[in-house]
Amino acid sequence: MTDFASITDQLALQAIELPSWAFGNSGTRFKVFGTPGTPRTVQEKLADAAQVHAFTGLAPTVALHIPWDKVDDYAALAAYARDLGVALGTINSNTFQDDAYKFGSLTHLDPAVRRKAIDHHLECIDIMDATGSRDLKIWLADGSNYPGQADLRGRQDRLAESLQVIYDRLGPDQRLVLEYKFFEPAFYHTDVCDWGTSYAQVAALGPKAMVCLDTGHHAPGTNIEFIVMQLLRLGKLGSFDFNSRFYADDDLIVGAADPFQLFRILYEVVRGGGYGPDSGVAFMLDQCHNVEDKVPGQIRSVLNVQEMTAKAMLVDTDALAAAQEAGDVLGANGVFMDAFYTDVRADLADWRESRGLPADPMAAFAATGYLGRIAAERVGGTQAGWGA
Ligand code: PSV
Ligand code: MN
Repeated sequence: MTDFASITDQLALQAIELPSWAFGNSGTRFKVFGTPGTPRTVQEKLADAAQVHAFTGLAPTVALHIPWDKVDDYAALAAYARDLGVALGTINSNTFQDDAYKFGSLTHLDPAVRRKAIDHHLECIDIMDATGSRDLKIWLADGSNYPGQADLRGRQDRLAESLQVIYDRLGPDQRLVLEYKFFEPAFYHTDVCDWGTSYAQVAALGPKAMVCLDTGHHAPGTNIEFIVMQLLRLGKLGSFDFNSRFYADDDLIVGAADPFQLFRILYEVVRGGGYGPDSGVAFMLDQCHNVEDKVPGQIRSVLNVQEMTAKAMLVDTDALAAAQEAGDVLGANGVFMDAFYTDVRADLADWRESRGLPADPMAAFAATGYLGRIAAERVGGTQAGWGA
């Protein structure tokens, strides 16, 4: 077994981006429950996100969603974030809530609707210029509900044309990541439904276009770590949206539903050179906290990723390779499982303390009384929410 001390330099490089929308209210089509203290503004979302970083040292950047986080002065917002100890990260576009997009956005039959959707993305790139963000994340709700409703091939061709216009506007250090999802809100077909479709589209665009893998966007039983391996092998894994799911796109806390799957994914990330600041892979959360407190929900999330990353780094790769080469099926599996079953929590707590961080970030945050304070202070106004 690789020992813990030998992985801490690597672990110290970990950076996980938080979604601004995780701090707003969210729910299902049945009910969105409000929580006292929920941010009313993007500035308050950033203040909450900064708490997660302060207690874990793991979350130095925050992703914005446009128009949910629209402000007049993005450079000023970036400075505001810096003062809180975080930076603005990925800019997410949104073409799924405007009436014009009922039958699609970048794929729409009507050139005027396509132009509107393209212009929205160009505006997002203007925002990236002001915030210094590297990545534009595109997820499209485009699709159809009934066989025959839409010309699948025509939509794919129009998508390629629209994406090309957006791609051509990217600055030299900017990238586009195209997220896929197999269904919802469209139920028959989705235009970017799987990694192969996203890969085909971004490969045609060029080196600044990559695939975004949201862990909740696959059919049950899909071997996600295989997709991670393949995209890394092809040099096209741009980013993760981490979350976990029991059924569909549940957006629950990463590692909550299936810690072993998260371990397997992170093993392939480390194995494939996808870890660390030079890897080009952005690690983001894309979650909603419908019933639990949001700041601790995000703290728990980044700690889950850290814990499974540590375990993935503990895999004795020499012993694993030897067992694989010898055809020792159970031996190889045993080496892999040894790392997964290693309890790294005490080592992580000691290591955090040695770096001036709380051994138990959840308890340390709870002890500050921050949630009580924001509940008392944030009175009036409209609480932010997913979709508003
Ligand atoms: C779509 O389900 C998605 O995963 C995309 O990343 C959106 O931008 C995000 O969720 C919004 O919650
Ligand atoms: Mn996502």
